[in-house]
Amino acid sequence: MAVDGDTFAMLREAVRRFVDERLIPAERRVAEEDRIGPELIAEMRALGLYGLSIPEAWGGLGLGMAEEVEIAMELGRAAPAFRSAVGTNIGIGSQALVLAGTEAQRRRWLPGLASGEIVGSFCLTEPDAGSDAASLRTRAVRRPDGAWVLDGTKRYITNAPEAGLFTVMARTSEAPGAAGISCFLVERDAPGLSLGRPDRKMGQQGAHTCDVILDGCVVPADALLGEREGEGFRVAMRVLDKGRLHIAAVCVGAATRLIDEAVAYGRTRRQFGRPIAEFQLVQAMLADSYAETYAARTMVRDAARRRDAGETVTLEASACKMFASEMVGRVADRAVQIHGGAGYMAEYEVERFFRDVRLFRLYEGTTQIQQLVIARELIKRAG
Ligand code: COS
Repeated sequence: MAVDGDTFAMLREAVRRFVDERLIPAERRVAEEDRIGPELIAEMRALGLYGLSIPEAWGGLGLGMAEEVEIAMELGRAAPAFRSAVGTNIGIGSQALVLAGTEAQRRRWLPGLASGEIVGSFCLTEPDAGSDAASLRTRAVRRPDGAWVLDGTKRYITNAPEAGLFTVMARTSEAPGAAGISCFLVERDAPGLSLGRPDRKMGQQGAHTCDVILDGCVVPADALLGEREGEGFRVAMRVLDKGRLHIAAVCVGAATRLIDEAVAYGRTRRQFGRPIAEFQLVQAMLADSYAETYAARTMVRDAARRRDAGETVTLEASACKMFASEMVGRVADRAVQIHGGAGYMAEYEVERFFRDVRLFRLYEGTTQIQQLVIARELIKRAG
């Protein structure tokens, strides 16, 4: 554990209250306006949410993974847009720096990311490189004066419209696949960097993605993460190992909320002279949802503890992400089913959650990529 038990208990309680009293009541407005108001962003900053996983030396709370997943489960009970606002700074937008940045790079960027003054984003995906991330085509060429020139387009980049720092994977050599990929820290005002229009999405309104276009984008020599070429892909994969565990925890939180909504509706909605929660076919849906959520929560806690103990959790993180994201899809579907026709109506929360949670099976690696990673790791371990 990275902070003492009492401090963590207080933080968790504060986040739980914040979710219940501030975030859940604001969900509908955020979805309608497709934006989180500045007052809520300020409160999230004050709570330290942006810096959960950033070491204390750089201004974060320095939580271990076991603690981080507990907070992610709390945040997951509210509309996913809120978690997304802080999610890149906690995960993919800061962890490359934490894992592989030089001392000077960490000192320069991590305090701003920890406070939320700077929003970080992670630029791996491209129009023609999604699941096959190692096929990315963005190039970085070193100029004689040491500066780098980046060219390429990054797609569906979470929080790019708000970001001040972009962690960009780009090819620095002719070496094929992963070996030729390096990682760069690119500032929002780097010449040659521009943003596409915000994407229109199925759900998660209030969370934003867009293209990041690098057109002769010039960055200084020290923008190369860790000062080493060819390390970018491996760093990105390590960042994703952690990110996948975090997303699995968010899925557990969302499933908890969906069960609460389904139970509450089932207790008040009456048919055939009784609350529908008394009918065994409805009860079966609640029971399956609870058991699957409990299984996912237990998996996430186990994998997080292993990571804190220094184990490589590539396999476990993918197993958690796969199981929890598929699980919350089933739970959301049952929650809609229990609501009947009302579940299809926008005035009930489950309709929005049903759309919101669909993304969890896609980003930070589709279910099919998690299957591939799990099987590969199993075979590797056996060998
Ligand atoms: N941790 C550390 N290193 C890793 C790693 C991990 N989890 N996974 C792979 N690597 C390393 C490998 O060890 C290999 O290194 P060497 O060249 O030194 O042997 C290198 O990275 C290439 O790995 P691999 O050969 O497995 O790469 P592949 O191209 O076959 O594909 C997958 C790897 C499919 C797993 C990867 O492309 C992937 O995760 N795709 C999904 C991308 C994704 O999640 N995108 C979401 C958008 S970002 S939010």
